[in-house]
Amino acid sequence: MKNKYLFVAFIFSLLVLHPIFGQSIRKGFQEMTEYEIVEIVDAFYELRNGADLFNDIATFHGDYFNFDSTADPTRLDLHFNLPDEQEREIFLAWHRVVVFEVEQTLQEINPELSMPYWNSTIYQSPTDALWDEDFLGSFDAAWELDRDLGADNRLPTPTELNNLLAQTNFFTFSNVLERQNLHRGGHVWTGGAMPTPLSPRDPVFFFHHSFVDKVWHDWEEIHHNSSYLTTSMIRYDGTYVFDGETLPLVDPNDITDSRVYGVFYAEDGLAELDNYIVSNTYNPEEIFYYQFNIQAGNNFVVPSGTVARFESVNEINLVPGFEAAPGSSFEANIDIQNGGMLNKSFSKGAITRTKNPYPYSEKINEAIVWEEGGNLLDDKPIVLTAAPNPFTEKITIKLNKRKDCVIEVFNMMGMLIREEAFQNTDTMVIKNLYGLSSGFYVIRVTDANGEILVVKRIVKM
Ligand SMILES: [Cu+2]
Repeated sequence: MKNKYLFVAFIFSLLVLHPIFGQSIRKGFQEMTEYEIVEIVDAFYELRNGADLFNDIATFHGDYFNFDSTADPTRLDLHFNLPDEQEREIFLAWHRVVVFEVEQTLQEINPELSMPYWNSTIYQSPTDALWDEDFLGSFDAAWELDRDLGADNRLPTPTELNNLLAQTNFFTFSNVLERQNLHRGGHVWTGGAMPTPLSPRDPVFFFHHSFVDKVWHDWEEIHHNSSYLTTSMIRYDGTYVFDGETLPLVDPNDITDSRVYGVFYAEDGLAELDNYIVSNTYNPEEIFYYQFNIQAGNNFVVPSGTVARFESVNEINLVPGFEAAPGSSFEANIDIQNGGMLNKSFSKGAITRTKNPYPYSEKINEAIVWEEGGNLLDDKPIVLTAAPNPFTEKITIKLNKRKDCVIEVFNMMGMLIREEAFQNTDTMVIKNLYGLSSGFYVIRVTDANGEILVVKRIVKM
């Protein structure tokens, strides 16, 4: 059993040539909490201090924007090499790395942050929260970006996105994405710096390219077909120095799956973590954080000697194919204390700055901690539904198989307020909940062996 994990870890180490890993769940900007918005805005301002990563990237991006290689065949660039110069093509891969480079720096400032994405097929209004003064709006004046939101209105439609995802040839997909609205739209619609070679001066560049990267990720999940002719990229060729550190050499063919960077994309309240072998040995600050539903399985493996932490405010589900090997450290936390941060409508005007940089570190948690000696059995039942949520009088919990179970209901203070045992059943109903005051509760379902099946936050209406 143990050899199996060593074997997959070994294979994985052959595939990944450089030791940079994150643990990151990227979400749409509209899913960011008020706290995350304040933190990312602050972090962006901080990046302009000192070595100024923003201007370094913008200058590089401008210096190597796009050249005619017939005039100077030695001069490399980042854009528009398709369809004619396939051997020079690096557009998607280079922008994947640059987004990751900035995300890593954000996480050094606040490990809970990840790079959000701007889904420009949906969010197409200058009055979207993204552009509020408390979000990315203030940069327009502060950094003299001179945006002109919506003046050139060529944002992509959902149909264009679907047509793009249906492309079967990688270079055709990349070329159409780059030249048409899915990429060009976000640049020209924003205006100011964004339609220029210095576009990375605008923070929305990274939200936009996080979305472009998500589209590539989604395409690769369907077609498994991304492949480059070149094996090196400017800036990431092992010679470029920023702020005293040499950036790693990256072969674009090594990063065609965004999991190489520990990056997953959440959508509509669900982050699916799959087909991933954790390689972190120990970094207590690295975390897969997503406030809605994290679902891990389908060959998500935590090998011996590695550490994985999940944290959610609402729900974490381990589904078939999740494996944590003996000797690994796996932890999943439901942070109920910070549940109040959820779903606050983002209001214009001053936000009170949170002084504590780690709001999730002080927890009244119901934690699932899986440590050495534990075992997640393959026959562990899976919780299918806990409904309705919000509830009024009763909650029904359905499993995928019949089992002996105990259900506990905790209040926000972590106090046990209800406990019921069920024998050999796949449907459990907890009744007579009229008396509870409205607000948040946590239910925990445990099987006969004491294994926790699910911890879920529920709301009493
Ligand atoms: Cu670019």
